[in-house]
Amino acid sequence: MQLMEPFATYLDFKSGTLTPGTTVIQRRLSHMRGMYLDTAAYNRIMQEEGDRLIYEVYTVDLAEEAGQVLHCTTILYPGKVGDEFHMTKGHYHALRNRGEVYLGLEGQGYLLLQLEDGTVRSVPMQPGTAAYVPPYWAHRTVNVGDTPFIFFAAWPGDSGHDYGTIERMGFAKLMIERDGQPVLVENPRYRSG
Ligand code: S6P
Ligand code: ZN
Repeated sequence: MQLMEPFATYLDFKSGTLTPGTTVIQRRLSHMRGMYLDTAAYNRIMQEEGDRLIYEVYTVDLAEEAGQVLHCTTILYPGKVGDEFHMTKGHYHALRNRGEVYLGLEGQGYLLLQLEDGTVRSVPMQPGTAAYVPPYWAHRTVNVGDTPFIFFAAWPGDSGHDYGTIERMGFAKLMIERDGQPVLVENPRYRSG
């Protein structure tokens, strides 16, 4: 590993932007095709509103290698697709025994975690919540409020990301709105194994 100079980036707590020296990724509805349960609602939004921005990620530019501590902010915009709240794609770390820390900065959300046997846990997050993603758990966040849900994350540089497993199987549970409240329900489309 190359010896590096220390440096700092600036995190705007209100907006969630992290600058400079970061790469920004935008995830739109079309990037999540097939991930939301209500396909009719997905199609309606794409036709009537266009390709809605669901979330943005500001990642500090660092080599993805052992020894580094990667870090970023995520800004997850409020909204629903059908009854299902806006969420991130979700992933396992490619090296499964790598954990992660999330720190809630703004808004109201949930961290959903899942083991490969389909066991799901949920952790409510608000400003100040330091949520721990232990090794082996896939992780996805959900915005259950009506303002952006913003959090900071840090994880080992050699973790890598496995999106394919969640793209194929989904999460076993979904966070939907029922009678004005967020509730976790079984995902009828979840495929185990
Ligand atoms: C990275 C970490 C987060 C997510 C981000 C977007 O290991 O868990 O920074 O990348 O919240 O979610 P996703 O599932 O699209 O990567
Ligand atoms: Zn992660």
